Amino acid sequence: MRSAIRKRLIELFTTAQQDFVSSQQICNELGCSRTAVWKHIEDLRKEGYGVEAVRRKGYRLLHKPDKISEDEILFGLSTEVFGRRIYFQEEVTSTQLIAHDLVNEGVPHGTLVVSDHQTKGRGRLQRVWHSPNGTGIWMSLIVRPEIPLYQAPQMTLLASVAITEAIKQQTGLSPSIKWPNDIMLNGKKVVGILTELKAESDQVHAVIIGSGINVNQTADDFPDELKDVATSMRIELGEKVDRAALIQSIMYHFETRYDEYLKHGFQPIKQLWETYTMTIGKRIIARTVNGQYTGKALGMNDEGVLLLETSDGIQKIYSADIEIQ
Ligand code: BT5
Repeated sequence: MRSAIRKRLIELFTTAQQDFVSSQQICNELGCSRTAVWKHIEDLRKEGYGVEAVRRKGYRLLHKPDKISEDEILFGLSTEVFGRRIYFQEEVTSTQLIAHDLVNEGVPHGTLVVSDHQTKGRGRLQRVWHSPNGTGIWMSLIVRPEIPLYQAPQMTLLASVAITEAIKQQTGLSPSIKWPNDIMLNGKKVVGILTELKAESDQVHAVIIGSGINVNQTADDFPDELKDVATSMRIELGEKVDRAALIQSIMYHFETRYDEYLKHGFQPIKQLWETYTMTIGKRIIARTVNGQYTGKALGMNDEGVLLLETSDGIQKIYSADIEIQ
């Protein structure tokens, strides 16, 4: 199907929500005959769209396929800027690598890179991020805040608040944030966030916020070494989740919190983060590149640094793997 017609048809159905759109209206909008409309509908069905046809009423969209390509994300997206420009590829090495190249090319603030499958998905410290085909959300958002370098870790915290809010809204699940970059469901990791920077002297040029979100994997989809530590929304909920709708919701919450951050600073984000976190007040072990610290997590300072009360006094933790005791 020609992509402009396909786009317009999906747009018509999306605007109508679950209502019928008459054949005549579709003919008028697409500028083609009833027979041609019927053929386009057949093509949509072959692509996995559920379309009901009722005589004298027309057609209505029952469900979309679980796809996250550009069209599926754009239709229904309610943001001004975030996710308005999308780079989608079915398979990539890592969306982070593509985002770095795009930053160098000068793409605008709010650009989103998404893929169905990563062959070299990465976590922090070059760890592997398991990114199987067609089940999760593997994406990198490019933002260009005018902030000094030391405030950049706040972007990870802002991202974790926005993603937590979107998961709550779309699934009714109650995830909790584990400092600094994990979102957990029932003690297992459902989201990992990787924030990387392009900066010069003390000024940030771009922040690339990569999120790996386990959406529709079954337990068997995880390799043995992750089975005890990782989960997906489908496993916790017992049903599949619409990935495109979740991306739209994440973009909406991201943009809302980002605007708030620009207007009112980090405090409102910090307060929200504190309501969603599982880390504060707990005894934890923090494994950093400089060594291991044990103590009580007192809170987070205004730069997003974790304050740990150890037997030797208060220790500032900038980045670590956290084990909650
Ligand atoms: C992270 O690192 O949690 C950040 C992950 C970011 C992934 C996204 S996907 C889109 C974008 N493109 C990329 O290439 N990356 C970003 P870290 O805190 O270092 O955690 C990594 C550890 O999580 C691994 O060593 C595993 O133990 C575990 N892990 C790997 N894959 C997982 C998965 N799918 N679900 C849960 N845990 C996983």
